Amino acid sequence: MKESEVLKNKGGRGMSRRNFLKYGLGGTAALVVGTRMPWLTDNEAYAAHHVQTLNFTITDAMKEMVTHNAVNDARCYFWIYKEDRFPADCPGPHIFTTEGNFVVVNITNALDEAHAFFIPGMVDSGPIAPGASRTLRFKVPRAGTFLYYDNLNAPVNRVMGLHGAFIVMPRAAAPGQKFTPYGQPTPAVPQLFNDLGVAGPNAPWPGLGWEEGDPTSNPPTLAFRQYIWLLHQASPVLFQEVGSFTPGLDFPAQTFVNGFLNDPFIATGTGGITVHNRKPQFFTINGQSGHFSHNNPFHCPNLRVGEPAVVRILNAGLWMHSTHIHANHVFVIAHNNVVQENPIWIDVFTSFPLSTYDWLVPYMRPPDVPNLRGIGLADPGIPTQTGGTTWPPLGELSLVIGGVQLAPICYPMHDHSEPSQTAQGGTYNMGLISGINFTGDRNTPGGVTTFPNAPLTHGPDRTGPAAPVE
Ligand SMILES: [Cu+2]
Repeated sequence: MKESEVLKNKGGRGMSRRNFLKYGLGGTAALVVGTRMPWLTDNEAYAAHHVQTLNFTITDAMKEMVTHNAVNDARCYFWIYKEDRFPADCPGPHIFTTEGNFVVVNITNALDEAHAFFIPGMVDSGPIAPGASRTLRFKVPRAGTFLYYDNLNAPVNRVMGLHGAFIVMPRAAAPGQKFTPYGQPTPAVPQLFNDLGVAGPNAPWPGLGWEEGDPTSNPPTLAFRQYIWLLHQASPVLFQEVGSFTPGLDFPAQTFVNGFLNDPFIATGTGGITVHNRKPQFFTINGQSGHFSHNNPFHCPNLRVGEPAVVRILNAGLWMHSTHIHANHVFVIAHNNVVQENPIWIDVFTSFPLSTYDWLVPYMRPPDVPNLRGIGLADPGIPTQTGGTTWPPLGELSLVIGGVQLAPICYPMHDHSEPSQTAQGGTYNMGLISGINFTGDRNTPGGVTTFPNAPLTHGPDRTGPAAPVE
């Protein structure tokens, strides 16, 4: 049975006019425009393509969501930016480029209402008519974390899935300074990055600088470690209504917002009721939920103590999230692309619709592990009664619970807006979640750089490359 027939049988009127695309749970796609960035293109997990031009079709797709299986139909209809080189997905591919580059975007609108391609302060296609194409050429003005999206009939087109992350790296570090993610940072941010990877008896963050890799590590450590958490929420009922709406007419934006945020409660699962209301049922990071985002090495850093990383968090949806990270506090180094004068040191930060913020995760020793000299400092840990030490936590690492060995050490990042931790209104831990994993400690004197994962071998060195995308 074709997708369109499935939907018609479920009551979706008029949807057969659309071109349905089916796909499963894949890896996240990334494109690199312009200047070659080997730290990204050499990373198998990114499956990155190095291109000069982006070729998008604005189209639609049915996506199998986290709880979809043979007996539970959990698919959602999306509008998407489909790039030529990648399978259909929501969000569109991550795009990486460098400050000052020229980017060329070819866009064809294959849907039957006007759509657009928009990056605030950078490019605005204006309405592209159904069936029409447009070529955009623009110079990337500055480094930062941006959302590309369709700004028409706001917020409908963006929330329906027409969005993705547009990441701009700086051309160079300031003279005499280490690299930061910014071309013109405030003084405090290079000071912070200068302190990463500095050895010394009381150095807070010995190990590697952000711009430093270590090809001799096993597995090797890449330079410029950075991750994207693009947050979104999906409502299969409402999105299907939008897809079934009169061709050529915009779905009323206020009706969309009211349905998404305020639709009346329906007691699903009682008395045989299986319908859902128009509120979001799925909460995603880079289009994935639950273990697919928590344990995907592209979304969730797998790094050692002493290997700091940047995490860029964007909110494409309409829901407020409160991202809480465990193991390390983090520095908020930019908020809505304003590089911070005095980066705050927090473990939870609020993500508003359309907001962006960048975290520096120092990847220091988790401070809930006691050690001799204080938070994060590299030392052998405190002696334990059984003759070991509190760090490295070898006792814990060799512990097996329910067939799962506690190595690497995994800490979650979850959302304190708790409904987002579920799928379909009740399936816990299938929601918006990622984390940071500690796979070793490069600052243990004479100790363990990479935590042992024998006899059970499920560590990141066994993860392997991302699934092929072509
Ligand atoms: Cu929490």
